[in-house]
Amino acid sequence: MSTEKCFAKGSPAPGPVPKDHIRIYSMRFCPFAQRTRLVLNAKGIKHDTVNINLKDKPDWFLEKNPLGLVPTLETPAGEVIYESPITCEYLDEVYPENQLLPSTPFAKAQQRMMLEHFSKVVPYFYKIPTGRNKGEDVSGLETELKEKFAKLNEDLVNKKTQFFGGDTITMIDYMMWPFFERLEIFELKHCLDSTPELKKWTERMSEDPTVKATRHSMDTYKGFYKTYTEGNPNYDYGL
Ligand SMILES: N[C@@H](CCC(=O)N[C@@H](CS)C(=O)NCC(=O)O)C(=O)O
Repeated sequence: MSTEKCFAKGSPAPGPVPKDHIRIYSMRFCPFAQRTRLVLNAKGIKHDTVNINLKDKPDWFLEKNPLGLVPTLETPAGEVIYESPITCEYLDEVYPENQLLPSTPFAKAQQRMMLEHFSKVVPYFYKIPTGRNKGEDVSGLETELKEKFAKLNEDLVNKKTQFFGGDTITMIDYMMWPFFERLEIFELKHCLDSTPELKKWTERMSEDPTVKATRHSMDTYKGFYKTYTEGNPNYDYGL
């Protein structure tokens, strides 16, 4: 697509997916869609991007994914794939370049179990900023988040590896990263103060060219999240 601007209800549907491409329906600031964008980028997959206005979704998008969520993928054959871990595994299976999931069934299962554990951490990235904006005391939630971080830190210490799946970045790192990228905007960076290995992991991840290619500047994030918090998200912020 030649535009990054989002498609809203009433926008004409984009044309068919070009033959040698895959399409991602996305939203520029969505951490789940960023998982898929990281995998597309890391594997050098030719793709086009259709950004969706999530407050006012086009009917043709809801017909593709009845859950109405991004990320959603569509192939030139019209196959539709959604839910971020499923999209990422699909891409890793179909495009052999730079394999991100391990090849043995046990190592693959371990990554899926890590992701399952991490899915219990994700709600804190929403609950804490929302609670804080409402003037609530979020110190208890922050303590719980620090405990979750301590567990992740311990995993790295026990494994003695630079990343969660070994000494190179693998799928699980990209699945977790988008939430850590937002720690600063959510004013949660201090939660890493007692977890030095996890902090080093975030520093290593920040240096990854794929991470650099999919991230926004802090100013852009701040601008978008301000509109989001005010209840009127500007999905085109910074364009
Ligand atoms: N479980 C989904 C979650 C995706 C998700 O929540 N995406 C948000 C944007 S960050 C969305 O599409 N929200 C639209 C809505 O809730 O209607 C996944 O992993 O892909």
